[in-house]
Amino acid sequence: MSSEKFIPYRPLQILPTASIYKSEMYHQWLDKRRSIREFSDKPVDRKIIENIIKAASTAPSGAHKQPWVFCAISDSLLKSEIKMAAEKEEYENYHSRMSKSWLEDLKPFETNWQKPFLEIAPWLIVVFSKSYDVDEYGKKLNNYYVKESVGLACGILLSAIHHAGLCALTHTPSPMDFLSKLLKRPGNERPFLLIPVGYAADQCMVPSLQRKPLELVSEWYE
Ligand code: IYR
Repeated sequence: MSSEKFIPYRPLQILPTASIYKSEMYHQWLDKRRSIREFSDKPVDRKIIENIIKAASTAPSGAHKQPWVFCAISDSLLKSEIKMAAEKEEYENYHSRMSKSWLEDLKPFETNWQKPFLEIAPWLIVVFSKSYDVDEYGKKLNNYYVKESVGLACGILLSAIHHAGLCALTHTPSPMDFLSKLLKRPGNERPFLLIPVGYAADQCMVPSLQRKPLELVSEWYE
């Protein structure tokens, strides 16, 4: 086996004109992604979920520590338990914990404490971040820029889901500790996002939203 510390990097060769076309196409394609709340119960092959997770796990991370774990759940009983626990927290959120302005901001989405998609979607991916790792002797190993790293991996995960023709919701029931318990995760892992994955229901509706134009999301220093 090679013990070289550095190896040559051979990037794909793309002509600048092709880059312009490809970047336009990529934006148009990504712009079609929407978070959905109405899923079909049509099954999704485990192999697709494996590939999506492998894609997400190519994300860059602080010191290449890859401080993430993707828990893929299709077990109906576990999905029901997750739904019940998430709805319990969200009931509290919607009835007492969320501010008036927050509830007002959520009105266009017509969300509430009920989360039927947690049982209907064929897969739930629960992403955990690892604040540290533990080696075989039980010694703690540091991770760095954990939130940034796991956020990047989740972005790639969503893109991979879209690329596979599937849909998702970045769901954040809060607090999420119940996920650590139900999935029996070790103490160095914190739940980061709960992402139902599947096909959109036939009659799926999404809010009519506009994305901010380039002028509002960029500043240029040329
Ligand atoms: N977690 C709650 C509330 C909620 C929060 C945000 I930020 C959203 O974009 C949508 C909903 C829920 O999932 O209902």
